[in-house]
Amino acid sequence: MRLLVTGGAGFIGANFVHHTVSNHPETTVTVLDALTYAGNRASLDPVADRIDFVHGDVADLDLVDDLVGRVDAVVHFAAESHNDNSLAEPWPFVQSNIIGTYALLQAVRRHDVRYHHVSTDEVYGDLSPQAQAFTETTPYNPSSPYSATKASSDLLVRAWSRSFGVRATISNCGNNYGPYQHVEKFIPRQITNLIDGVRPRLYGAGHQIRDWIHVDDHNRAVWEILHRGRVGQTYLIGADGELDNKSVVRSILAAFGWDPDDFDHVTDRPGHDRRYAIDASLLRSELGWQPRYVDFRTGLAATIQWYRDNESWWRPAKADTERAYREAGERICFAVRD
Ligand code: NAD
Ligand code: TDX
Repeated sequence: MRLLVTGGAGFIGANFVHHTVSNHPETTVTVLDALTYAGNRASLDPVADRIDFVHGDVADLDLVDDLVGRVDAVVHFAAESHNDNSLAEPWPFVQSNIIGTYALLQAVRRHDVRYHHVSTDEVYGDLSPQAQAFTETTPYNPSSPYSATKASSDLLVRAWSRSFGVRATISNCGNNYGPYQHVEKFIPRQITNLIDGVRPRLYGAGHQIRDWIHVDDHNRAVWEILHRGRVGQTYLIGADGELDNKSVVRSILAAFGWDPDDFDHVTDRPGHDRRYAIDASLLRSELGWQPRYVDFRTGLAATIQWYRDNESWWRPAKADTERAYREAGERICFAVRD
C-alpha cells in the first residue's frame, strides 16, 4: 500500500510513521507536513531514509491533489491541535483544520482514494462527572475554537462519504501521551518543568478529567480501522484511562520523587471542558483492538524516561513555550477553591 500521512512530523503522526515503517515494511509512506511550530523534522530522523517527506500545506489544493493521486490511502493527522492557542488566535485552526480537510476530501473524491480522518473526543463537548461516556452516536457539542474546527472537519467527512461515496472512516480519540509530544501539552510540560527543577502548573483546581491513552495504542487502532474498518463508520478510541488533572500531576511528581503538593495552581483555561470519557466498545468488539498500556503509571514512566533521554529534541521549544504561556496571561493563583 502507498500511504500519504499528513501531519507526520507532529506528535501522533510521527509515532504512526514509526509504527508503520517498523511493523508494515511493505507500506510506502509519504509524509505531508507544513512544519508549523508543532512540527519537528527531527521526529522523523529515525525513519528518514525509509519515507518521502513533502514540506507543504494540506490546504494547498493543487499540491494535495497531486500527492493524493499517487497513493492508495490517506491518513489525515495534520491539524492545529492546541486548545490554548485556539483561544488566543483561532484563524489558523479554521484554515488548517477545516480548509485542509476540504482540500483532502476533494482530492480523495477525485482519485477514489481511501481516507482515514483522525479526530478527537472533544467534538462531543464535555460530560458531568456522573454522565455516561461518549459513544459514536453522541451529538456534537464542541466548546473551543479548536474542537469546533475539528467537529466541522468531521462533518465534512460524513457529508463527502454520504453524498459523494468517498471511502472514509473517522476515529475520535481521547488525550494521548508518549514520546515526541510538544512541550506545550499538559504531560510533557510538567515532565520538562520537573527536569528543570520547576514546579508543575495546574489550571484552576485541577478537577478536570481526561481519558488518557498511550499514543502507540491510538496508532494501532488507527491502523486496524484503516485496514479493517467499515467504510462510512466512526470509531471511538479509548483505553479506559480516566484521570483528573491533579492526579496526573501527582503521578508525575511521585515519579520524580517530589512531594505530592509541589505544584502551583495557575489561571484556569476559559471554557475549560470538565470531563471527557470514551466508550470504545465498538472498536473492541468489531476489530478486536485492545490497549497494551493498561497501567497509566507504566506508560508515564516510559514517557518520562524518553524526555530525560531526548533533551535535545524538546529543549529548543521549551523557553518560547513558557514565554507564550506567560504572555497569554498565565499567573500563579494562591487561593483556588476546590
Ligand atoms: P501536533 O500539533 O503535535 O502535530 C500536528 C502536525 O500537523 C504538525 O507536524 C504540524 O506541522 C502539522 N500541520 C499543522 N497544520 C498543517 C497544515 N496546514 N498543513 C500541513 N501540516 C500541518 O498534533 P497531534 O497531537 O499529533 O495531533 C494529530 C491529530 O490527532 C490532530 O488532528 C488532532 O486533532 C488529533 N488528536 C490529537 C489528540 C492528542 O491528545 N494530541 C487526541 C485526539 C485527536
Ligand atoms: O499546563 C497545563 N496545566 C493544566 O492543568 C496545561 C498545558 C494543561 N492543563 C490541563 C488542561 C486540560 O484539562 O490539562 C488538561 C490537558 O491539557 P492539554 O494537554 O492542553 O490537552 P486538551 O486540551 O485536553 O486536548 C488534548 O486532547 C485532545 C489535545 O491537545 C487535543 O489535540 C486533543 O484533541
